[in-house]
Amino acid sequence: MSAPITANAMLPAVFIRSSSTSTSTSTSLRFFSLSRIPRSRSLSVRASAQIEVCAKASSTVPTRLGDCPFTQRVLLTLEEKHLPYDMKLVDFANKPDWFLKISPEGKVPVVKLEEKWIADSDVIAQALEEKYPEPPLATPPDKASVGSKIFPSFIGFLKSKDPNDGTEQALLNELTAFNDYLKDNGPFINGNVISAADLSLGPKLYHMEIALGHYKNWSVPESLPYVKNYMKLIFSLDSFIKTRALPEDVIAGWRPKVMG
Ligand SMILES: N[C@@H](CCC(=O)N[C@@H](CS)C(=O)NCC(=O)O)C(=O)O
Repeated sequence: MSAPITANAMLPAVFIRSSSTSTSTSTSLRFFSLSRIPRSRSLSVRASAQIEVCAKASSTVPTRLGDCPFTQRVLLTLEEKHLPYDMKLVDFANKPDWFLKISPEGKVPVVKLEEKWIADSDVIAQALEEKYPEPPLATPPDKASVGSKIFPSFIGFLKSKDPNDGTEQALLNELTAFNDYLKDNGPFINGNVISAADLSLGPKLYHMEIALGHYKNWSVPESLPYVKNYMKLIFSLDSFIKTRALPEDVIAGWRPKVMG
């Protein structure tokens, strides 16, 4: 079959669709980068992935990955650790019973690791770091919460119906603090090396850029060049391009919050 998403000719990606054994309402995709398969190892050995990821399916193109920044964080972690995985796309408009058994709250991401399903991107990222320590992605504890207030501030501003309620300023304050941090410590949160904190924040900034651009005609001001550069850097990673959501899914995903 042809590859449904790959945006980088240097890093060809393939999906091998295996017929799902569990349900007809899910799509199972085997997802790995050809360039990362060592020549000495056979495709069949490499393709016997043990790791499974349940992810939200796109609401606009159902065979594609949907819009969940927490799932993208997990996929980025797998990609940056060069780990093959099977991805099961879940139709959020009609969550199948097999998925609700795995994830009783109906949430993604959930990841099968050593025959056990694990929920929550924080827990999953930690478990992957422990089981697959190379390359190391752990963020030093004193830097782990850098930028962590940006996402809730973005949601506050996105939901706001009053332009004078201070939510835009609250977001600008968080972004300004992050800009100052990057100026002294960047280009990544942990200096020259990418780490778990970047893989968590990057997808959230991607949602911020698309959702605020669409619903508020807002973008990160030019006065915050380090943040702008950071976003460019993260968004252009091969792993990010391979795992990002479609902009139209991001827009559709936030609509209930904007309207509600
Ligand atoms: N704290 C969780 C949050 C996961 C989460 O909220 N996932 C959303 C999608 S982005 C979800 O599955 N929501 C259930 C729904 O929308 O029905 C994590 O970090 O994994």
